[in-house]
Amino acid sequence: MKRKPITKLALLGGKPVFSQPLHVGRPNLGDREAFLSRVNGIFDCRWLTNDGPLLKEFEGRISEYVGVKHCIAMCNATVALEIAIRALELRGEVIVPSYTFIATAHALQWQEITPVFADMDPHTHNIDPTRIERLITPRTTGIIGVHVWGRACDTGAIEAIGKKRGLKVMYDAAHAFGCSYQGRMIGGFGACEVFSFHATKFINSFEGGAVVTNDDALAKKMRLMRNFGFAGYDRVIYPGTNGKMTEVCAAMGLTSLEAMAEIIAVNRRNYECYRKGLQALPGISLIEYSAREKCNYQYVVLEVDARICRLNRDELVAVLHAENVLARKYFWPGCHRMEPYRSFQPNAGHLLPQTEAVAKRIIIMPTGQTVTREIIRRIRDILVSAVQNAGAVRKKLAAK
Ligand code: T4K
Repeated sequence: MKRKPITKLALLGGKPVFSQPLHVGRPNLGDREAFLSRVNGIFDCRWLTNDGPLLKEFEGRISEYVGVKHCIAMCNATVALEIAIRALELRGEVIVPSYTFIATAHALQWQEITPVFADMDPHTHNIDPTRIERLITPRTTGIIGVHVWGRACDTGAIEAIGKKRGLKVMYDAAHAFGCSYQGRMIGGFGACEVFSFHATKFINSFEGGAVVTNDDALAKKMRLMRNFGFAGYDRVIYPGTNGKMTEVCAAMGLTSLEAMAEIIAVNRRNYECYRKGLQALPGISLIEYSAREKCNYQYVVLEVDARICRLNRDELVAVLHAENVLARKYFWPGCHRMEPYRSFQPNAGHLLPQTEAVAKRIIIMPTGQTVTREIIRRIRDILVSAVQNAGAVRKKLAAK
């Protein structure tokens, strides 16, 4: 069936192509019956949280899949980052990329550790290792790399700097569950790595996260810290917090894991469909995933070159939103431009030219189980029409 052409963009007064909002981060769901059966089991055994049987099963499945000795599941990745940072005894200053979700920086600041922002490599969107050493001061204790979009950072270079300068290295792998680097699953690099299983992630446990590590002592410490520091009834041996994952979250996580292959296949299909559709649109490119690595294709990331495209990123996002395509601008404007970091270092942007430039070019598109090829073709039509009507779009937005 031939698609109806877009006669008038919604931004220019037409009817939106989509009557319902199309979200980035719409959850992928596993089998409903399998989940409900697990929830029935929770009712039957009356074990709701605190190291329950489903949590243990979830942790076992993750460590086995990733190939690490320990998985410590937590209530979310932010708390998992906070606990990992504390267990590694990071303090003073820690070097992180500015181009990440704010949780990476806040997990440090929350513990009065200063995040020191390093610039990114514009090709990978990950922390640029060549920018790290000049940021090291006598107060620096560690480096946190982030595998942005599930594409691994240069772990070899980062860990070589860590070794040379006596710094601990860990990774925020919130985007990278199911991804590999140089043939090794992400999760086994550095002292530890942190996954997110938030509802918007391709594998979800409603809310949830996990630290994975091969370090026995570190794992033991983080398990204690997750549970107030209790080492037995009435015996507390660490300052701890409540980072526990509930049984209902573990039930969702297990159900989601069972659907992993199907979700990756859908994400990959959507990614290829966007790629094919956008090929003929000069100035809009899709970031690439290596065919040699395992990949979850969780994020469909467009990069807009306004010099070629005739519209800039913000103009395209405005067009998409008017059509009910709620594309996102992650991680604009960069952590260094958000509070409290912005007030601490108002001129940090001068040291982060690539972050500043790339953050202005990125659009994250809807994908996952709720997005079909037909939807992607319509989104492509919108973008084509936006570029064809660039003059009118720009005029309309300027008048707003
Ligand atoms: N490190 C990195 C690198 C991260 O990207 C993240 C999280 C973390 C650490 C921390 O992990 P957690 O502590 O969250 O486990 C969303 C997610 O909330 C966040 O988890 C994620 N990164 C980030 C990239 O995206 P927001 O502020 O954009 O969330 P929000 O509420 O705007 O939701 C995103 C979209 O998803 C909305 O358009 C609606 C849709 N949605 C969301 C939920 C929760 C649904 O359709 N259904 C839902 O149930 O941060």
